[in-house]
Amino acid sequence: MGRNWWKEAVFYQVYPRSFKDSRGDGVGDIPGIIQKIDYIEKLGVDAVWLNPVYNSPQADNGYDVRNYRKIDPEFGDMEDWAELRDELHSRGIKLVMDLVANHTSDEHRWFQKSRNRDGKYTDYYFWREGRNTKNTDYESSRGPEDEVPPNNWESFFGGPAWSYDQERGEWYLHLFDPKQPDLNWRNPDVREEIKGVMRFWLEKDVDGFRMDAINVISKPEGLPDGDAEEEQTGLKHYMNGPEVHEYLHELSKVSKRYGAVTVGEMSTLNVEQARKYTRPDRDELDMVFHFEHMDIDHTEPWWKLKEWELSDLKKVLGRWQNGLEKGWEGLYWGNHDQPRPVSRFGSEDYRAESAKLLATIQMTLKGTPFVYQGEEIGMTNFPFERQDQLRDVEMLRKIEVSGKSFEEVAEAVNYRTRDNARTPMQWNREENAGFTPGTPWIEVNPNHAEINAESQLNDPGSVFNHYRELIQIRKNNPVLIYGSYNEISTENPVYVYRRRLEDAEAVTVLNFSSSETRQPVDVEGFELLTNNYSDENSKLRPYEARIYLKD
Ligand code: ISL
Repeated sequence: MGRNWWKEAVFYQVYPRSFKDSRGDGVGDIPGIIQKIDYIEKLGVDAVWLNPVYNSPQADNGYDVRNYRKIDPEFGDMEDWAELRDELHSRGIKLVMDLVANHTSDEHRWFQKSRNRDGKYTDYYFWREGRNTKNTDYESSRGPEDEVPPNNWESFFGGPAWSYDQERGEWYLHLFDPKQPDLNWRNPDVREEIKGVMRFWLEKDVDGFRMDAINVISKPEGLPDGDAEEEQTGLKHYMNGPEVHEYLHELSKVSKRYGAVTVGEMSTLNVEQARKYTRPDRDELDMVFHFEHMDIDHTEPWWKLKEWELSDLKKVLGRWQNGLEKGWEGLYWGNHDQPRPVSRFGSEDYRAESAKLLATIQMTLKGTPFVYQGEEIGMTNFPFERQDQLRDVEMLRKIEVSGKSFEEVAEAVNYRTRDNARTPMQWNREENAGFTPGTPWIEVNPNHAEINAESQLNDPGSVFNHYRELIQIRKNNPVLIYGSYNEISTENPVYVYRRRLEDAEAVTVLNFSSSETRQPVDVEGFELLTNNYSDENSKLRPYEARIYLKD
């Protein structure tokens, strides 16, 4: 297994809008992040992944880019950004930017120019005539009366993946929001533009990119209809599409020249596909984020709840641990698109214990851990009671498309909405959790009096300090990074696995339940490196998580 800095690193994900507001306008910003670098450094992470801070109308919180080479005034300016980079670098912390390359904003200059049927930009996006028939069973949207969209693809956020543009008199493809038109990667000029964007940031010394929705960039010729039975019609045509590997190989030539790391975000990806994307000799991506563990509580329709099973979780994690071979994955429990891990995979009744248990898994599996802001203090989901508390364009559109009232879907909204992850970082017990002196763009979780960074920093038993300890344990023990993986007990509610590297052996023992249970494996000759209780016990206590080591 080849060794690399990014395999040994722990990443921290900062969602700027919700991290720290320095100006009092209720929106987090780059100077706010700078104020909190000591905190990030204290946690002991090696790199920061910053969600998009580019100039954007913010239809999807920055994932709709108007100008890739400018910082959005909401977040600051290029000088602020350079200061952030320098402050991080001076502490040995790398900076990874978000590359949103599947689509731009409809306010991007390229799209504006593409509205013209002639000239260089005309094929930068997917423009098509509508179908002049009413004999189809899919919904028409915002087009001329006698037209339906060019094909039956559905968008990720619900509804058709096409909108009609009055000015050009044609339809354009958008796999996400109508304000996020898909770039036409078949056009070599588009690929050159994206490489130009990469070079622009690499010249500014960024250390890599997290590549947004990067496995949907390749659409098949002819944009064929999907099967109406598919969960998201059309998905199979553009997910891991025909040219995606070539395109990524092209991009990797740019990042490799600068020694930058690349992480591909890929919903709908199995381990065989991931192996191909990340096999070092193919030069496509360094690692991927897959969604298979995020899918274990996924069901259709989305407003139904589904309890996840520990056996499914173990199966997924194990499959990836063993199946990637020479490839690599990013390990995450949550991010800005997912509910809070404690509320989902842990237990709010055993909040601190289960937050520490999830951290233990993340720091002892093979892969690069990505900690999303707030996880290190065990932040929980937000109790949404009304639709007007929601901000996320995805959930708002899904509710609209479902035709249901908020009350009818409230339980699922609370469980699933991306806004759970986007409520402000809880810094202290004061008003607005110390996030802003103004009115926050989204409500602060009322539990900030109890759950906040300030109260945890000096408490040796806090979730924060357990993360710190685990991060150091990982760094001090290459077996946790490069070792082989074997599950050694499949007995629910316990999850036990062993990592092995040369003479070193580490065993992680986890109790995924709120009752005491037997410790099922023999650990004679092992040292207990850490657990998430203040003492030792023969039985495993609720959500107890232990790491044993022999070397
Ligand atoms: O968020 C999801 C489910 O709730 C995913 O389907 C998500 O849309 C997909 O993983 C792509 O996500 C990324 O691109 C989106 C953006 O809204 C997300 O925030 C981003 O992480 C469009 O740019």
